[in-house]
Amino acid sequence: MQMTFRWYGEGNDSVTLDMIRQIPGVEGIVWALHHKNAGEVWEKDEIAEVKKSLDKYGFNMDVVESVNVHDDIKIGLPSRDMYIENYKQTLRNLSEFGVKVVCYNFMPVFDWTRTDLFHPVGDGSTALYYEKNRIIDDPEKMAEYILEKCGDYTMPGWEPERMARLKQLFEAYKPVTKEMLWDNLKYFLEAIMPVCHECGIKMAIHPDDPPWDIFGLPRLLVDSASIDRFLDMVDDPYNCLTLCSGSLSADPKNNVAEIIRKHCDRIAFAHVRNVKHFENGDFSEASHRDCDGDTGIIEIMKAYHECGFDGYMRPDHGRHIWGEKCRPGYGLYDRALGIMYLLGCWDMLESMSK
Ligand SMILES: [Mn+2]
Repeated sequence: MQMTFRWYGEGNDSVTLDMIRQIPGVEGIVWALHHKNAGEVWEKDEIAEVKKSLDKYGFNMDVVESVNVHDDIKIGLPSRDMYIENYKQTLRNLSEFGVKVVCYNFMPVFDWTRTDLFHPVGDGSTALYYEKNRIIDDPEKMAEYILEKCGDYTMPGWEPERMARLKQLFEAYKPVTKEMLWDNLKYFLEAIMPVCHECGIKMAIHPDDPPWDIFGLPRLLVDSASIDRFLDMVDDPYNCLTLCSGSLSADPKNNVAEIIRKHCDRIAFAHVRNVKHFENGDFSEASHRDCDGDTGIIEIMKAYHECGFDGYMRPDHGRHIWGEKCRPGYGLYDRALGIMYLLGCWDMLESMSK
C-alpha cells in the first residue's frame, strides 16, 4: 500500500507541500490541473510544472484525481468522439510523466453532494453533512448555498461557471435513462482502454456519492451488484475502481470490506473515510477512528491487508478542527490524523503477520 495525500496545487490550497512532507508516510501527491475544463487536453508543459514542484519534495505524481469526463460523453452526443480523442491525448501526456492511475467519475450534473459543509459534530469540530430531506428541494438553491459556503475555494464539480448552466445541464440529461448512462460509460471505456494499455494507466472510477439517485438524475455505481456489473461490462485489468469507503457506506446496506475482498485486484486507488448514520437517513462524516462512525474502518484495513493490496490509498475527507480555515473536507489536521490512524492499523497488521 502506498499512502498519498490530495493537494489542489500552488495558490489553490490552504495546505502546502512543506506541511504535507511532515506527515509520516506520505509518498505521493494526488493532484490535478484544476483550472482545466472537462474535455480539454492537459498539455505537457502544464504537467511538467506540477512535476517540478512535487520533485522538490520527493513526492511522486502517480495518481491524478480527477481527469473529468465531458458531459457530452456522459449524455452520448455525437461530439463525444472528439472529447474522447482529447481524453486519450491527456492520458498519453500524463503517461510521459509516470502517471499510473487516473481517478474519474461518471455522475451526471453533480459531483459529490452534501447539504451542509460545516456541520457541528458535537466536540467543537465540524464536518460535511447530508440531510436527506433537503435534497428534495430545488437543486439550484442548493448549488447557490454550496457556492456561498465554499468562499474562496472552488469545489471540484461545483465550479461557479458550471452551476450557472444548471438548468441547461438538467435539460440535456433529461433523455438519458440509467441504461443509456451505462451504455455511454461502456462506450467511453472501450474507446480508451487500448490507450490505457499502451500507457500503463489504470482508469479508476469513483463510486457515486451519495450512492442513490438525486434530483431525479440516475446514478450507476452505488452498491456491490452495480460494481460487479461495471467490472464485468469492461473486463480489463486497466478498468479499475477508486474504492471510496465513505461514498459507499453512506448506504448502510453496503459492506465495503466485502467488496474489497471480492475485487481487490481491480482496486487501483483506495479512499478511506468514516461515516456516521442517523436513523432518519441523514449522515455525517466522522473521524477515521473506527468507533466514531459506522463504516468499519478496521475491517476495511484488514481486508486490504489480507488481499496484499499494493495500490494507492488516501484519507478521503477530514473534519475541520482546531479552527482551521480550509477547503471543506480538505484541511490539514484531520486528514493528517486520519493518515496516522490508517498507518497505525496497517503497521499493526504487518507486525502481526510476521
Ligand atoms: Mn472519495
